[in-house]
Amino acid sequence: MSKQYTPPKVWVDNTKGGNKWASINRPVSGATHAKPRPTGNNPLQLYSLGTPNGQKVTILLEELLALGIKEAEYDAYLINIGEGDQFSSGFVDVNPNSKIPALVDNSNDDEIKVFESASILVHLAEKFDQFLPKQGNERTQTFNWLFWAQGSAPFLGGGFGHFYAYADEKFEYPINRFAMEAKRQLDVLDKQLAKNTYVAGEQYSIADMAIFPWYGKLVLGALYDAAEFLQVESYTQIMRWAKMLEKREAVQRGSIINRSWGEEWEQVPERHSKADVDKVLKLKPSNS
Ligand SMILES: N[C@@H](CCC(=O)N[C@@H](CS)C(=O)NCC(=O)O)C(=O)O
Repeated sequence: MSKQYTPPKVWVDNTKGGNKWASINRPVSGATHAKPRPTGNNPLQLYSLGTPNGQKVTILLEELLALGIKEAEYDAYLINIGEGDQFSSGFVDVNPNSKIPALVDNSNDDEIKVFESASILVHLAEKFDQFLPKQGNERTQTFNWLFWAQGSAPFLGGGFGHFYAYADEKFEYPINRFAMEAKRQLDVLDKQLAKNTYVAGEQYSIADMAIFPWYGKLVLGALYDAAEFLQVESYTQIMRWAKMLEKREAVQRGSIINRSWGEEWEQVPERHSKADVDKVLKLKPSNS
């Protein structure tokens, strides 16, 4: 690295003026402004953004709806993290950690607030008894890989993705450190997928839905534009699995909800009914 830094005795926040991502960081938690959260008529209320952590949940909701489960109908509101919506009082009331996604389950008399994407996946999978085996080894394997994703992806996103794609200045030390870890993780996943059709066994589960938006999109070249840098074609089993999952209609639908960037056919900033997604997908060119 070109610039040396000697940490002072006590850390002081001199990060102001950083890039657009750094400018949303704060060393304290809690709401910065009063703004109630919107609520629609569906049983489930989602507050999210179409990043990998948000896509996990919208993919599961679309898979549940594809099975004909009407109780999984949801309103999805856009939380623009670049503008600080995650620090509004209404959002912080659901997730004190100020990170998307967050869910309010209004199906029963008691409102249930759910945050952390994996907790939302488990809540919905158990509620509708889908995509999470009830007992036995496959349930444990599903949890193993779901928690693997939660523990590993921050090294890929906050580590590799931040320093390789988002940081204004590129430094060799952190890019080396996190490229090493990203490739190690890809190798772990590739070896697991050599044993099974899906990540946790022969059944499609919430573990696949948690892992696909990160590692699946990475090998498909849809994350950080890093396919060549990380030589992703060498992970042949992840590629097989990612290509299989990207063909699923629910995966395609879940991948564009709460998105306000990209092509016209990739943007459904808010979702209140099936039609909101249908009308956008109609714009998709047949070769995309
Ligand atoms: N462990 C959390 C991570 C969620 C997360 O990192 N969300 C990011 C977007 S992908 C976010 O909301 N960032 C806003 C911020 O850091 O202020 C989960 O899985 O739900």
